[in-house]
Amino acid sequence: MSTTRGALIVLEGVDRSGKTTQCKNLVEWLSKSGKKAKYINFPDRSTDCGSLIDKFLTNNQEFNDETIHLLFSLNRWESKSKMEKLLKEGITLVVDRYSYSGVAYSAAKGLSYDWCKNPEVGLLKPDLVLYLTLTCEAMLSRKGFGNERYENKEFQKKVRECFEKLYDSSYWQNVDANRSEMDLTQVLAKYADETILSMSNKPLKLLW
Ligand code: DGP
Repeated sequence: MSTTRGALIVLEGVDRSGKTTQCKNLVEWLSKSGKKAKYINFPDRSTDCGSLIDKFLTNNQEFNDETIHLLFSLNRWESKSKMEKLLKEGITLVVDRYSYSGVAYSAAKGLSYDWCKNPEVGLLKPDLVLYLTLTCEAMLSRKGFGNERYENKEFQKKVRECFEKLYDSSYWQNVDANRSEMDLTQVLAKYADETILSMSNKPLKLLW
């Protein structure tokens, strides 16, 4: 039985930066190179809590800023045990958004960083955050932008500024997403491979 653990790899970025496509490409790439990898995304709209979040995002229900912040956080807490189990079984998790989205989107509305970070304390700490950067013009030109609650230019600019304040050079890589899909996957795969190798014998850590 394998004694090595999987890595917790998070992709973050503003809306339409290509996170979902890249997470799925990365899982496929890792699987093809013989590693066990699984895609996970937040918000997970399949749970009761996730269904409330979905209603909020599609403008079918209102919550004040603090309440929706806590619901997004709860949605991550619901998955903690499952994620820990998979990692300990040696499966690398490629996660589409995590606590950094949680803090950035709420801080962009004016809530304090400290308040926003608090409910995330004790969740699993990623081994690597891959932050996809995109110019505003490129983001606005991408298909589908504008369908959900947060998808407007001014708000996304603020979200970007808030994400940048969370940068931590010890486990965070900025990656320019303005390149072809496959080129981007290759860049991400290189970082992912290095992390999987270097973290396999290290204990899991907790946020923040
Ligand atoms: P997605 O399914 O990745 O397109 O995310 C849906 C929207 O929800 C997107 O505009 C970003 C936002 N979002 C994701 N996670 C969080 C979070 O934890 N808190 C808040 N306030 N918004 C989030």
